[in-house]
Amino acid sequence: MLAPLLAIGLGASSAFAAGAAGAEGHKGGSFEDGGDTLVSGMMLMLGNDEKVYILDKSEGNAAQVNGHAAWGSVYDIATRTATTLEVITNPFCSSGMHMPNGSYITFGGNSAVGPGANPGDVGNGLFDTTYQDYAGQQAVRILNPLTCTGDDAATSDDCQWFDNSTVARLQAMRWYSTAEPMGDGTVAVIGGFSNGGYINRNYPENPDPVWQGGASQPTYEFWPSRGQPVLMQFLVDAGGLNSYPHTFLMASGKALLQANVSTMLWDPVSGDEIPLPPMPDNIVRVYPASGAVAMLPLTPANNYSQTVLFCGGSDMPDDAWGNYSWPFINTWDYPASAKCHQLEPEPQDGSAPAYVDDDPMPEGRTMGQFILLPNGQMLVVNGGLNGTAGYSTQTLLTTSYSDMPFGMSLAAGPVGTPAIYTPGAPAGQRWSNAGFDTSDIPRLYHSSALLLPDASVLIAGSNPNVDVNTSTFFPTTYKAEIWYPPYFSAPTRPVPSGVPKTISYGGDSFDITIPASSYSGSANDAADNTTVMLMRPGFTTHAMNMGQRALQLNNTYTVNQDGSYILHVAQAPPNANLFQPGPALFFVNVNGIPSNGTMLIVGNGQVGTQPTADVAQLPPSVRLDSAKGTGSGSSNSNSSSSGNNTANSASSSHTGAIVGGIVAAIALVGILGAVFGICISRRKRAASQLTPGAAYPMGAASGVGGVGGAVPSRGGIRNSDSSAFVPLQQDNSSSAWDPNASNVNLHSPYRDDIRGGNSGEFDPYYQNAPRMSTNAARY
Ligand SMILES: [Cu+2]
Repeated sequence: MLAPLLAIGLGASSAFAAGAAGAEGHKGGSFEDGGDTLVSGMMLMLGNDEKVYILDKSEGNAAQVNGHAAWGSVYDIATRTATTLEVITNPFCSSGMHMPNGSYITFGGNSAVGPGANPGDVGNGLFDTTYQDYAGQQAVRILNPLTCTGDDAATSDDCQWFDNSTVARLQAMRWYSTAEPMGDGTVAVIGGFSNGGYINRNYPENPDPVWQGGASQPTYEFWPSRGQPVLMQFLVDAGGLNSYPHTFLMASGKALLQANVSTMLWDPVSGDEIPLPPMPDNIVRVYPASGAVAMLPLTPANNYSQTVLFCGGSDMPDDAWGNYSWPFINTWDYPASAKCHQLEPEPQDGSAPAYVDDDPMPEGRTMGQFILLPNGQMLVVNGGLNGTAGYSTQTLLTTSYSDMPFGMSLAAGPVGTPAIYTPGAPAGQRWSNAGFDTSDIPRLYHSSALLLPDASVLIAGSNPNVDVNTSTFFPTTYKAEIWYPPYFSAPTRPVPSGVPKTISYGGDSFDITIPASSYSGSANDAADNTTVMLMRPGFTTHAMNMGQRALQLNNTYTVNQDGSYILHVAQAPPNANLFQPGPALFFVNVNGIPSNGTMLIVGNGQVGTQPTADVAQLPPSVRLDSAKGTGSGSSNSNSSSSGNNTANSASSSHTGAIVGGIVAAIALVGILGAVFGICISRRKRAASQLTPGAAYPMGAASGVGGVGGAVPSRGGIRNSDSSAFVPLQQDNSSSAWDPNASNVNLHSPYRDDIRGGNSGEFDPYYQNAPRMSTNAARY
């Protein structure tokens, strides 16, 4: 009844159409209730095999922590329940990235806010006594979640966000910055606003196109620091459509940057900016057009070439984007693009980089989000048919909030049906949504999605509102969903054994075993159709998954008499730019059906040049015609090519030495350390029950006037002001954390007891703290 999905090019054929319940009782293509995230899922990251960490902006969530509204939680994948976590600063629209040791950091954010997103009532946005959030524009929030499993993951002192700006902070204020890891694990933190709004420009009058009167932050810096922030002209030239730029580190060590309709290669060492061709058809893919953008899986079959796929977004004309205040058209009437374009920024054949048209999505989407799946396919979820990201109480054309048809939302027409893209499928056949269920929960601005270790996808959030509003057209959303890709209809999933705890860059191969129970039919066919994938789900927010990447490890095999087979698996290629050091999920796919993923560490767990070794030659594959699998169901193995799984005679004849230093307690000894000496004592607090946000019916998008909602008051600072964002101050950057500096370390005492009225010696926000006062710059 349903056409099988094609998966050519990865040697992985997914022969199971959506619609049937598989081995674990989940129906391929279906949504299940993912429970309540307690805070709206604006940002997600996978901390370990069990837990997803969730961040929201500071807002009036009913869920409480330490006596105030919570904006952080930890979500247990197995039970689909969340527990609130303390987060000190306002992480509203920050960026985030893993570190080589498995830590995650979120960078920057917004000022402290109170109800209605009005500036925090202490120090004009430094702190708010109602929400009890602190300013977060320079925050560096660090979590080391690798070992935070089990019931105490929410309460263990070692599993709390380290959020102390006296010890660790950005040099510049950044809101809507992008984080991109370098091959040595250093993170580039790029661009953003220092004082927010709809887009990052004054318009039409613009006397200061570089700094926008202090509201723009067109610079980059590194974490750990490599020096002062540096101006990036590309961001200036992108004319306001430059926040959350799309970034992808390339094999050369340069990074692709894409903003507005401009594209370049950036050299993070020299700072050189090398222009690449502009985006075709004038389509904007960055926020707030928010196209779905991801790098295609890197495979031996394509020699690990790096191609980035851009889909959807908006081709609104330049003036329609307006300025900090609001768009100059009624965006919800403007259709999002369905088009897709590929770009290989560093063509391996030496040709000039050029955008290439690709198959369009089944429908237009703004805020669509790509999730790389372990079988090599790419899922797009969330988003809307019309409009853009962002929210506002008006546009230039609709000047009264009571006339806004969708409340504050600047998008409409939520798309509830996922779609899957198959790299390498014949042109015209790359997209499918056949048999996929449609969610009835709108997932628009501030929604998110993340690959889970069982190869399903967590979908959360949506909140195009300045503060919590559960009664408006597109409400603040706490309900999560789990979406099950078609491979969940398979009657058997592979269960590999011998998965390593670390992967190195080059060096000796390793063996893992696929038991006969993991498949049915011919062992030779199964082994031919087996792939090994490293998956990095990334840090997700604003329809982006920063750091998301998929890399297939080369392998050969030996089939055994009993139907089991041994996979001889190569380490990652000896170039850390292809798959930067840090945590990843390890999957094995048999006939396009993934195993569960296991989290491991790629690289040596430390910031610094990663050890590399020659690629060891894999043993030749050994076949055995009589061997059969014992898994349930028919084999369903398609006649797809066997891909790259035969012995690679071209591989190096050297047998690389085991890379030194990759073994010892990798996850625990990284530069950021496993323990931050958090001294505060925190008590587990029962997560209070929320009134679930009303799930607005999909597709019922008729105009509704006069929708109730929190309408913030305004504080004007620029010649174009924004609705929900407050004044910030530029300040000096003299003491941002430097790992080589002797006067700071991450084991310093950490206190947030200002709320208890005790000593605030180490609290940057305490009224007598040495480095701040409430009426001057904080740092
Ligand atoms: Cu945002």
